[in-house]
Amino acid sequence: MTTAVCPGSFDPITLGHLDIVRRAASLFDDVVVAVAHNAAKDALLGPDERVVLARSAVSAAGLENVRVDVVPGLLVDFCRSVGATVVVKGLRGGADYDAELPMALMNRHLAGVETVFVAGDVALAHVASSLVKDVARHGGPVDDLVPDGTGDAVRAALARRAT
Ligand code: COD
Repeated sequence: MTTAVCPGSFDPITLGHLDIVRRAASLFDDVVVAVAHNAAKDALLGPDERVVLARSAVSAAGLENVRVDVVPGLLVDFCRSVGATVVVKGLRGGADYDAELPMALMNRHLAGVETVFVAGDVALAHVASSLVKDVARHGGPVDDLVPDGTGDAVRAALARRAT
């Protein structure tokens, strides 16, 4: 049995993320969606809320071989703890590849963990958590870019931050 880890900030989970998780679930026996901290990003949602939203999206999608967990530290240590030898990352284009390759090489250097790159649905290539938050921050519509319930959570978090 091969366990694969699908890591990300998921701040918040989007339909683009879910597309990659679906593809990973069709390629591997067991998939762990790993909600991690990206030191380069200032997260809007806390890790627990990101996990709850990702669990709800995975459950609604009926992905029975997928679970969701939080990464407390290094991704490679998390991979070891769940017995995963593969990381799956989604690509929207060349910029994603440029950003992802150093991480893939570092994870291989640290622990021999290999990264499999999966091309995302081209119809979702414009979907990014950062843009979802930016559109929502300015009162624009985001509910067709994220799983059910996620738009409300983003709007609530933005309202909390504004007070
Ligand atoms: N279509 C296809 N793929 C997509 C789409 C889309 N519309 N949207 C996002 N993706 C892909 C991204 O390309 C990425 O592969 C993945 O989904 C996750 O994206 P994000 O933005 O949620 O997550 P990132 O890029 O911030 O995640 C970075 C990590 C949190 C994975 C990284 O910082 C990490 O591993 N942190 C843990 C600490 C660690 O081990 N650091 C050393 C890393 S070498």
